[in-house]
Amino acid sequence: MRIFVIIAALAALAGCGPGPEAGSVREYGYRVVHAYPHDPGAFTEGLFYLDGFLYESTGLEGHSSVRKERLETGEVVEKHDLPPEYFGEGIINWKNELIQLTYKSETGFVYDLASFAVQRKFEYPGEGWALTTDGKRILMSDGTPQIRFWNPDTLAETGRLTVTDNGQPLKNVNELEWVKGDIYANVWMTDRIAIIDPTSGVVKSWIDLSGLLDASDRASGEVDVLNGIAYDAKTDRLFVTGKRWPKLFEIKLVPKL
Ligand SMILES: [Ca+2]
Repeated sequence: MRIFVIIAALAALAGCGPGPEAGSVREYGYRVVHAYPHDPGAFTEGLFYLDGFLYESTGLEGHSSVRKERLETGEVVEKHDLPPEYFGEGIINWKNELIQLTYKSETGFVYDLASFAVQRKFEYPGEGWALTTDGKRILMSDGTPQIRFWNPDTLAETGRLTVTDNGQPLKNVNELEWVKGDIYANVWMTDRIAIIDPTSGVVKSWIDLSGLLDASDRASGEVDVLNGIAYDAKTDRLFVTGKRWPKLFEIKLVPKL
């Protein structure tokens, strides 16, 4: 018995025992690493980072677009406007293409990633909210507690995951980002991001981003809710912004005591 205890203690010290898991922190706050300019006219609906640039989708009928932007300046280096009847939503890259959802049109667009030339349209049932990828599948949110998995080459649905928090389905799962093996999802109309186990759908932790945009920034225009998460895996940088926010933030998570 005593030997077992000692072995267990040594195993824990070595980091291979049943010690604290990554999801054991229930709530995180944040620390701002850097604030970058963000177009206050951009009604952000989708965001990802790739090779030094941010890619952003904007919504609202007549104002929807997909953009490629310099992180440091917010300068738009490529832009495609959607036909005015479409409300742009989530985006993600796959190989040399960029895929974009629309809100209620049950229609998506596939663009050439470099030129933003439209390659084709595709259809899906229900609303379109957000996209991300784990490198093998595309993950898609539709405003319900469910996240759909798509074959990235055919865009055919291959399965679904129900997101739960404390055993209850979590509604309004919105902008998505795949971060170090977890799904990050901001919840519409809140300042919170859920960290979701991609196998069980269980919310492991929350990130509380309240106060991120200060009062002077909020007074600067028609600022709307938090929406937009991008992750640069190569340098472990996490970016967040919101609809018509004048700033985009690089943040680090800080466990709440
Ligand atoms: Ca994203």
